[in-house]
Amino acid sequence: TESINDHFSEIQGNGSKVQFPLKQPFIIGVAGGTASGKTTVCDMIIAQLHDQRVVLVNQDSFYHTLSDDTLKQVHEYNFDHPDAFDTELLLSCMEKLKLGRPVSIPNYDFKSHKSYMVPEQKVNPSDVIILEGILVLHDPRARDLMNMKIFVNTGSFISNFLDSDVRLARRIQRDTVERGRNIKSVLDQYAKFVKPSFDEYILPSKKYADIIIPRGGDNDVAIDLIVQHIRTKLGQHDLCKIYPNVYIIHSTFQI
Ligand code: UZR
Ligand code: MG
Repeated sequence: TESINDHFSEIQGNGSKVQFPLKQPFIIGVAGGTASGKTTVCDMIIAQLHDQRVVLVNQDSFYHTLSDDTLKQVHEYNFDHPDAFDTELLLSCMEKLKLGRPVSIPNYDFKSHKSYMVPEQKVNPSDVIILEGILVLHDPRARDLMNMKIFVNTGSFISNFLDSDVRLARRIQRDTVERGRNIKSVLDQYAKFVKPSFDEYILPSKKYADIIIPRGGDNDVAIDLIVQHIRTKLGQHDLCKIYPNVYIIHSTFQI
């Protein structure tokens, strides 16, 4: 039988019952340069937390739709700038998830550079929420929502040069295969926007990280330690301590 401390329920207009977790989810931010291994790190964390409810929210889903005029000069558009993302929408989604509410996340199409709300991409409340993306540590309000902030390095700590050439090689491979680009456009975009924005916005956000993972997705020990920490914190989560809004929720929902 389910303990009352694990969930509370809300009866929807159509009579269906939706369950929300009472524990506040543990929110992790995973940042790093393009093709640094962020997604691999997240997949490894998720694989180890198979007995918990974990969701992955990608900052890429929150890219602004490009207008037709901007589309005509798409090569002049900086997708690596903080303003390329709808950060207000991202924050409101994360705040709802933090309160244990389900949200709908936009679908972004890298080929047409457009964002769609259909088909609905619904994210249910979970124990662990991972927010992944190049600039998730840039906005202070996003950082404030996080219980753990991770920055993924591709190479070692020794050289940023080594880091960026590995990432560029991977980026060419991925964008030509998965994102429908040709090599020349990937290289032009890299020199013009990706590299300068990495230096100006992404790399400086590393200072906010609690943990910097060297050798990205190739570092099992780092992933083990992170997962251990998350498990400890989830165990400590208790209603009164970590859910200050519980009284407000009492008045709105049935427990
Ligand atoms: P990751 N990006 C595109 O190439 N096209 C788009 O429509 C939107 C984004 C790229 C973006 C960034 N930059 O470097 C990368 N460019 O997606 C981030 N140019 O994705 O973290 O998976 O590398
Ligand atoms: Mg990725």
